[in-house]
Amino acid sequence: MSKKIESHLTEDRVFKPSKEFSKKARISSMAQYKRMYQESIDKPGTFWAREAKELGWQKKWTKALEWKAPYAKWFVGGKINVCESCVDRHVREGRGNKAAIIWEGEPGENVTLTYRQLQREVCKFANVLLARGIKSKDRVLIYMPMVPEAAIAMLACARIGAVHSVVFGGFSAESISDRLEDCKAKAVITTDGGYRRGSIVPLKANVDEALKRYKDVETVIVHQRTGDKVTMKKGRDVYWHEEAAQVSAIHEPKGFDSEHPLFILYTSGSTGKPKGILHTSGGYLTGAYTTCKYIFDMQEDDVYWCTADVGWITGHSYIVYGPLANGVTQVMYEGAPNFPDFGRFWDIVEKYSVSIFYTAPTAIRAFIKAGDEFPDSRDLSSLRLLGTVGEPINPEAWMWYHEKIGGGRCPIVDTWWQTETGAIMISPLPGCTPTKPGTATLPFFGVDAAILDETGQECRADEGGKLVIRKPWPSMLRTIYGDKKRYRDTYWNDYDGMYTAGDGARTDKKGNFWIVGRLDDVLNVSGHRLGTAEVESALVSHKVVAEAAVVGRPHEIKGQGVVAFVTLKGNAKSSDALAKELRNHVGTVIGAIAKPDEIFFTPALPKTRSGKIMRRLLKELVETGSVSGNTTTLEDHEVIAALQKQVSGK
Ligand code: 7RM
Repeated sequence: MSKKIESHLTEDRVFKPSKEFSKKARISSMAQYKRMYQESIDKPGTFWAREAKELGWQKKWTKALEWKAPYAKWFVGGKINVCESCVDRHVREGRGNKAAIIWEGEPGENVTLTYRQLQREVCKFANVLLARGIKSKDRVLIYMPMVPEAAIAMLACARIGAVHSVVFGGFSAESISDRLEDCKAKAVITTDGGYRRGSIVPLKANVDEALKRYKDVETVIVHQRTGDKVTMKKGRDVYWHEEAAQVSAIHEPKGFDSEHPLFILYTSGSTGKPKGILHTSGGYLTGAYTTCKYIFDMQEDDVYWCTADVGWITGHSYIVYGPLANGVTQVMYEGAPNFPDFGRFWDIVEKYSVSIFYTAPTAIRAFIKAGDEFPDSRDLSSLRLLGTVGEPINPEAWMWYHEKIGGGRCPIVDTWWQTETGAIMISPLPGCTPTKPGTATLPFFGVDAAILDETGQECRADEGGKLVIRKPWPSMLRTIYGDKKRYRDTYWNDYDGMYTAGDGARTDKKGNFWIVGRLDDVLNVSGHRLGTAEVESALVSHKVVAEAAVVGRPHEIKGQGVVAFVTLKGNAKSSDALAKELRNHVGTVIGAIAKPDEIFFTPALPKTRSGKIMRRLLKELVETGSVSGNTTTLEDHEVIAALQKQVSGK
């Protein structure tokens, strides 16, 4: 039986950037991209040294790269202070009065921090950390909502060489204590609470709960966001504003080794305990900086907005480190996209004249479902560039994003990358790459991406296989914190000296990369290996379907049968006739082998808190009738409870 992943969807629409966009873009022709790409692969040291130099090092490196697979060291011997590079450098270069962060709270208030103000806040907080005995390489857990203080806390850690580990504010007390135990954190930075969809999330109370299990935290610093009363344990818990009032606003940033650890970010993976992905300083910052510069085409007068949370890698690389290293002005928003209604994002775009907007396909599908009246009634003409991340974007959502949000004029960068890769790996460059709905297109500079089959041979065009990266890149993870064996086993075991991403993919004849989904999710129907993304895209291309998730279920004859979970748009009604119509629709778009055996209509799909569909749970549900596996990363437990009834009752 063939182990190749098949691919059946074709997409012929091609969108090229307008002449006007290209003319002003940093990379304006494919010839320029190809020239630079070639150099980045042939002479990575030369290429990356030129980019890294722009970040302002305290001491130059002696060697750009030292590679002993699977361990890389970038800019060996160099010294840099990541915080200085993101903040002080801009004040020095004349951007002191430029807005760094324009923050809007969910209830509606807003605050602007210039680069000079940010510098002041960061220096004060660095002094607070030092006064509390936090030293270089100590781990500090950050559990905060989307407030500027979250970025300030991260930057202040970086400034003194402490290693931050941000835990998403939607996670439970148990997730906090698991992570505290794994990284042995000395301090926690949190807030009294945070606003989400009009109510208050009790963050400090969750920290208190977690600290009943993990007892080695010496300091808890509490920023007052809501003003709600919280329990403060004497000697351990202190208020941010009280501490900050007692320290100097001056702090000299010391340079740290390029390979000094910058942060640990936990990623749940599909099974087992969360992996602490470790990123270091010089290489990581170079990756975040360079991708922002070329992929988001960041320019001096842009207003950039990434809607992710700082608790995810996207928030680290594309809210904190990348944009600030570029000295850009950015919007930061605290709350939910649908508070008070689905017009909120578009109000923010209009109000602050956002020019670059970066969000996730799951959000786009939610907007489509909510109705066009929300974007239609706002002025979105300030936008010039759109981006997506997190999942394959189905062509329907791509087209809607292009037309409704981008007014047909904005290039879309579909960016493929991972917590582990630290920065974007595969993406169009907006001023030159011809885009097609559904593909992340071509590898970024320095990224030697390929699709391999089981034997390690490179797949031909349109043949599916495993996505690998064949050469080290500056922002790659350095290890799994405290678990070198797991690091090797998870990422470096499939092919000699190559990084395996765990995604199935194919390239088309033009070399564009199409991600077909996580390898654990690939279906095997009568020996045909199908990517979940394709079958889901086919379903979503039907006019009444808002969202779909597809999994395999054991089948006596076929090996696996296809089962689909479908969410309908606005007023569409589910029926047996519609299920039949959808099956036939998949048959027409892909072929008979991909037709679902069964379709469940559901008002919502189970997702992680960052919006990725949790197919693993659906698979368990159709196989066993219930879900007993790990559901700690699940966004909404009601969804699974309802589906359980539906599936077992059928
Ligand atoms: C940034 C982030 C990583 C996984 C990755 C893919 C999927 C992300 C895309 C995508 C298709 C994309 N980090 N993924 N971006 N699939 N097209 N543009 O999401 O560590 O949380 O997830 O997400 O499966 O391996 S992550």
